Amino acid sequence: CSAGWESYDDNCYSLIKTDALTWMEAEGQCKEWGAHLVSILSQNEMDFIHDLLVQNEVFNTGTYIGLTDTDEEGIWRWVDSGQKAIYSYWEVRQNTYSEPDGSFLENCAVILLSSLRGHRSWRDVPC
Ligand SMILES: [Ca+2]
Repeated sequence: CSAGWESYDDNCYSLIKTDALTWMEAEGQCKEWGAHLVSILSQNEMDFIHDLLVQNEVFNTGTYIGLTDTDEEGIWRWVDSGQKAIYSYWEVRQNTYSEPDGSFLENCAVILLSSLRGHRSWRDVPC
């Protein structure tokens, strides 16, 4: 991988801290680098990304991932491949209240980290 990028399982990852962007702006910035917002296809990959966020102390702020249901409400797809998400890590609260919960108002996904591994960390947000 290039400088500033970290490798995991044949892919390259970079955590970018910016001022507030829309999801589309963030994806556009990634494309300029020949990349996409991240897709996360397994728990192992999620664990790697969790560690990357912890190392960079990214708490209490959302980090966009490449997951959106803009094209078809309720059908979450990865932006790089267009594939439906099979693996997911949506937050669950009190067994009765789960993400994604924003319906048509929230069509893009972030990781919002607690310090605890095992705390499911994906939330849907406005794009
Ligand atoms: Ca939605």
